[in-house]
Amino acid sequence: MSSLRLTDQTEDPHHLRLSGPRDVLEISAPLPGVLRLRHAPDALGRALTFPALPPKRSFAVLGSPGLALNVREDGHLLEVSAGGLLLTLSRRSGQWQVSEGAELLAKATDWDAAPGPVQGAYAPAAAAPPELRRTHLSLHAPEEAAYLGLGGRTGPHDRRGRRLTFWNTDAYQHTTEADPLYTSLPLLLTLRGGAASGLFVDEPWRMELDLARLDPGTLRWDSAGPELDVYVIAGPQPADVLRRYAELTGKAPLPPLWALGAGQSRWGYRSHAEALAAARGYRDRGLPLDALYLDIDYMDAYRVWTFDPARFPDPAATVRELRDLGVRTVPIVDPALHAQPGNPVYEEALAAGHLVQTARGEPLVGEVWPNPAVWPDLTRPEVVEWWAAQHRALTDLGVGGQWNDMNEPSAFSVRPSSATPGSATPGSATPVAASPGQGTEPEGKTLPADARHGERSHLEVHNAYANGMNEASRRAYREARPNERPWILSRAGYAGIQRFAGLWTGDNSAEWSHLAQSLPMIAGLGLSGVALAGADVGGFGGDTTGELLTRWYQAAVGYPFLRNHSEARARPQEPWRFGEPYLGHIREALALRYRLLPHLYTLVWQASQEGSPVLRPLAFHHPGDPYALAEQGAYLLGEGLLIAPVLRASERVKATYLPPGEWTELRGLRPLPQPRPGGAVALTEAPLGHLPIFLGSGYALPLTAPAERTGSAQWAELTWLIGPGEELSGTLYEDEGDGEGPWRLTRLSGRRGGGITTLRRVTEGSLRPARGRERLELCGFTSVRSVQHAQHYALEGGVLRLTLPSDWEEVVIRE
Ligand code: MIG
Repeated sequence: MSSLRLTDQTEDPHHLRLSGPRDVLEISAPLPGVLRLRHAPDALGRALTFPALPPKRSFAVLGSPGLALNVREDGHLLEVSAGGLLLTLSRRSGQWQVSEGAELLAKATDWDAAPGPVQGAYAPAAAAPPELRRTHLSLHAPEEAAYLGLGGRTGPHDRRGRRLTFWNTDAYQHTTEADPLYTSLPLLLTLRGGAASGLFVDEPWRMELDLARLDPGTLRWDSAGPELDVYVIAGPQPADVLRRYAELTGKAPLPPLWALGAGQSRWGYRSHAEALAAARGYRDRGLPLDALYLDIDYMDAYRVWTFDPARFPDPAATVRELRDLGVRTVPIVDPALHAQPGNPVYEEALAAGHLVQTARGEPLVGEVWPNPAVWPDLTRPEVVEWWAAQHRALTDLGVGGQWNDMNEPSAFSVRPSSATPGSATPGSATPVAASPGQGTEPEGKTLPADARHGERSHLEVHNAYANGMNEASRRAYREARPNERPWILSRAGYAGIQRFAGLWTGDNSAEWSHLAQSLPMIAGLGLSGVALAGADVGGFGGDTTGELLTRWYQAAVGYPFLRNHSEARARPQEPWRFGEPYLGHIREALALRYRLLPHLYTLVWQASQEGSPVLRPLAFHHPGDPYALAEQGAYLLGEGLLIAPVLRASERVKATYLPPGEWTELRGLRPLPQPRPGGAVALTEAPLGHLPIFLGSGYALPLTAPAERTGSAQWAELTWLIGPGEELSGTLYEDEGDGEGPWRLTRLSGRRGGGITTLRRVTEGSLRPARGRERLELCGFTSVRSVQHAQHYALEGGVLRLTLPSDWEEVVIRE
């Protein structure tokens, strides 16, 4: 970095531009608590606009006018303040730091172009030639900092000591150490001394991040792109970072309630009859089910937007008959098109110039499920619009939502005819193995890095491909059915994907290690703005067992998205396939899920408002607690509900860390009398049928009755289960469960002390109550003298049960 001078400072109070002989640094403050530094080390060599930077179209960030900057110069030191943050920059060395009061949020020690091979310890990993490290940024990594987020990665919550790659990859049969996987979500959440801050690098280009692995004091980002676009995000709580990130990149819209119900899928429901049989299998056994996901078998010769005429002769009837069983249909869609004359979608795309091209400017041809295959260029707005229009083929049938797969994008091979001599980048035109899972190149099975997307190379937009695909789907469902909420599920995604789709974690395996891994993976997605996420229950690849499936359903009780899915050659794994006692235990786990829906739906609504995760690592609410950070085997659903599933074969006792406070153990949602002290590990009996759950002090958990399917999210049955404590509080969001009708937000608050408990209830919104009464179950009562305003009360086993009219406002309990 050479020394920088200020340029045209007066022109625009929202942007500050500095330039050196070759580099440009632009500083702005898009939002309170967010500073942006966009640095191009070789702007002279690449932009005619030098010393301005060319305008940027971000796939992630929503435009905002930004805040005015206050600039102070002190010799070579520059101080820029805006929105509560202060940036200090040395114009001589280029080093900078961002702080908020006494809190240091980020400190850059070095950033520059890194042309040619990187020396020594930074020698490239396999398949990552040095050209992929064009631009870099080194940040100071204090010893005591923990690094979370960065998407759905393998490994523990804290990513310190890892080197991670951002390159969306179809990672079939991946191990629990594999990297990269399917998503690129470059939001880093730093925890230090109990405070949180964020660092978001808005680059869809292939990137690498070394998290204090090679140098324990340094975080190093390397990008294949010509600049680094960095947002420093203030906390102080993890929730604050995520709220600001959601303001920057968008919020996850509220899904329909049914999308939170149980889903069933199978690569291998090959006909109308098989699809119906799966749904009836649930109904016949009294198992809850809300959605059936149809895999590629429904298509005619793997052509998207078609149904096989022999096996699904009347797709509308399939959808209707499933709907009559209370089950929504969610078909899969792959982006690649069958490149055959006579395939209208292909012909249209070809004629309109919508396809991804080779470096030589011909349509790029390869193989996926359709063979030969071509790819619509879903990184360009006009192609996104065209793709949205194709969805009529499915929305007209009345399907519930859509499942977008293979959008890394995945390619089994690419035709050598599209090779460009000398290309030495990942996924280069050498054909890779022609079947899934055979690829040995770490980052293979995609398009060549030099393929063309309009003006851009594949290397630049690869990671963002899925965003366009999902944006198209969301738009199509909104337009086709304005009164319903879209439900789009995607495998790949880049930052901002949460505006369009939920994610599942891709092709896991029916192994205990993958069950355990699913928790930090879903938590990692949640800490990267993607609250709606789940892993294939039972495991996708390989044969599951009755015990593994049972434990998996228990662990998934709090997955934001819950779906059983497996691959074609795996042993069938619908809940009844292993008989008893497994079926009974799975039925109980699903009943628990449906009883928790008022709470889950409230958390999902909060995610849509504030960007908070639904399934949270313990550290989310206890950022200064090293034991909370280390706990990988349990999660929080909101601050006061802790789920601690058994994640190992034949284990019948669960050990879990409980954060500070008091925790009441629930057995089948019935409280045990003696709360456990937090700040310690608790041992719980956990026979096969049991999922350990703990309720935090004073936490009021809204529950409903079990059901076979979801209906509306205004609960006809409602019980608040309240943990013992001095401060009592709870939240419930209700609406019709779909559409944009009226809603109601209920807040419970109260105090217990000196033998008197007072509870108040306040509501907002115009939705009328759908119930005549409400119940309260207060833990930790041994004697009661009087209860004011209750219709009825009873004390049993330390739990005080009250029945109240649905419009209650206050209860007073005297002990
Ligand atoms: O090449 O559609 O992750 O869920 O069952 C495999 C078949 C393609 C990968 C998805 C998986 C799905 C499978 N797909």
